[in-house]
Amino acid sequence: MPLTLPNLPYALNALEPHIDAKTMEIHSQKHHKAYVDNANKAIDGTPFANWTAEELITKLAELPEDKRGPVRNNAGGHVNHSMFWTVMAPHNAGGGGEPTGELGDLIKTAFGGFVEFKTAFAAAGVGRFGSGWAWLCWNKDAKKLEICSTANQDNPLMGKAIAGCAGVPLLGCDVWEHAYYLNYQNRRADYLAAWWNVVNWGQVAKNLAAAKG
Ligand code: MN3
Repeated sequence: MPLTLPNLPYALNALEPHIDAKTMEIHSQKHHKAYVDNANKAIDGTPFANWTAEELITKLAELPEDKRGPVRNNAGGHVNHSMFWTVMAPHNAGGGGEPTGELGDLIKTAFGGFVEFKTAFAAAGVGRFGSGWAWLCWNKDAKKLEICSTANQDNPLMGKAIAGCAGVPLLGCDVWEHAYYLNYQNRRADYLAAWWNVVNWGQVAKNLAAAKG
């Protein structure tokens, strides 16, 4: 089955004023759609046409060499954006605030506190040169939370050799200019500061539970 563009779980203007409707429209309906279309183009008629997007990006090494680049970029873009929409929510649907329960405790253990976590995560996003993502991941071996960043549409699921970091992503923030330029222009740090107002910690906690299995 071809990969499909998911519907946003809220209206295009639901994340305003932190993320404007026009940015959400172009980002979800044009940018994300292009990743889906181009990933489908790359896998159409191949033996891996039925793989899920997650399988495609975790098993890049099993693909023929000429498919690896297009799948890395486009299935990567599809996985990253599919998560991005779900880890955000308007305030009346759980956006913003602070993580509680086990997730809150693990953040305290790994980073010293929520404020320290936000500082480190924003530094990963601001420090990513060019385009890419900042991530909060679950390290299965060390059994702890970690922050990292990847270039372009790489995802920690691709593994350290490809993405530069590994782990199960629980929360991802898109720091490509297309994610913020209309509203924030060159002010990536301001976008990252505002982004906490829309983070859906309930979904991140669900992602943690799934990652821990
Ligand atoms: Mn994007």
